[in-house]
Amino acid sequence: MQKWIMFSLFLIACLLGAGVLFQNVSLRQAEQASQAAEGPTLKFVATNYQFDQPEYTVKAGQKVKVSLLNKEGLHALEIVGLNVKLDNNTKTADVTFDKPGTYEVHCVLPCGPGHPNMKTKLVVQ
Ligand SMILES: [Cu+2]
Repeated sequence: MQKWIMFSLFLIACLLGAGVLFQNVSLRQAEQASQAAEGPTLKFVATNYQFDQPEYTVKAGQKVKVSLLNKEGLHALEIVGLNVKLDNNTKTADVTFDKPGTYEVHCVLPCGPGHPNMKTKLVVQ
């Protein structure tokens, strides 16, 4: 008799586990689908005192969702010459980059000793 109870509990646990697993998978799929629908993104991840890539690339003429993530410290960025500024209050902006070229991106918030060197590049192709 007790074996049956144990077996039933085991079965229920398995079903619950499988349910959670499938729910996660479908959530992830929905997330990916919505990301694909949103179009191209340009994500700057900032730490003390650098951005996560030495160079970023976008295509000209496309609407791009630009975002700043402060992973460490507090930083703000400016894409020089394009009037794009992001900080902790305005973390994202939809930007259409019209003119191909290489633009300097730098931190515009005095964030510490490494601040003057906190620069990266954006290449619009
Ligand atoms: Cu800074």
